Amino acid sequence: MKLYDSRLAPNPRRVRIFMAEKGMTCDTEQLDIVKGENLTDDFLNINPRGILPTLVLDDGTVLDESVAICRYLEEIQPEPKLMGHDPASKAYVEARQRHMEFDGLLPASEAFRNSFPGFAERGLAGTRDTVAAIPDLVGRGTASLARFYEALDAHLGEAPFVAGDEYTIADITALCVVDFASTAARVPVPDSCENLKRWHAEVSARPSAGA
Ligand SMILES: N[C@@H](CCC(=O)N[C@@H](CS)C(=O)NCC(=O)O)C(=O)O
Repeated sequence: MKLYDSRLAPNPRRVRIFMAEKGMTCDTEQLDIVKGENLTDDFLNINPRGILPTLVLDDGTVLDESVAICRYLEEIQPEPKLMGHDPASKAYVEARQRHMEFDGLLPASEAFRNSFPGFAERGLAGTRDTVAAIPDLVGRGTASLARFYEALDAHLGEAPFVAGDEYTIADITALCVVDFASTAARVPVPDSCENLKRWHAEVSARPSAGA
């Protein structure tokens, strides 16, 4: 299998961390999204949606959603389990992972995409069409991130990890959100979120965080 990856983007990082936690490797090709390398004819022939990460399986199947890729990896290499152990924990991990995406990753993307000068005419991911960014959306993304940080901080005051007692895919998504929001979108975690900062230091210390 082959992974189409992009070093600086948050979604491909989720897959890299997931693979590192499982000790997996595969052929990888780096594409620079800012330079538009995901929008060339060559890549659009592989994935017409033009987005990363994209995993191409040995039989030619193309998987281009981070969680679908992680689901595949979890199935072919079940240990360590990162998506739950039994019906209830699998469902709970999925719910928490969705919270991290909808409440954190989407607002961070909104804040970044509509403020980054290089994307002023690339308001939508994965298309060569000219779509103007909407600067007013930066405020909405920033406000959503403030709510996200507060809710996650409260949760991490009650549990060591994002989905309870064990490190899971929900922690991976949350780590990618916090790092992307803090750096690219310039919305750092407030000092008042002590539980979130404790968790962030712990998960950042795992070797997989550098993947
Ligand atoms: N729902 C997708 C989102 C993938 C996505 O938005 N990827 C971004 C990089 S983080 C991308 O490929 N952007 C291409 C562009 O901006 O043109 C997933 O979870 O994998």
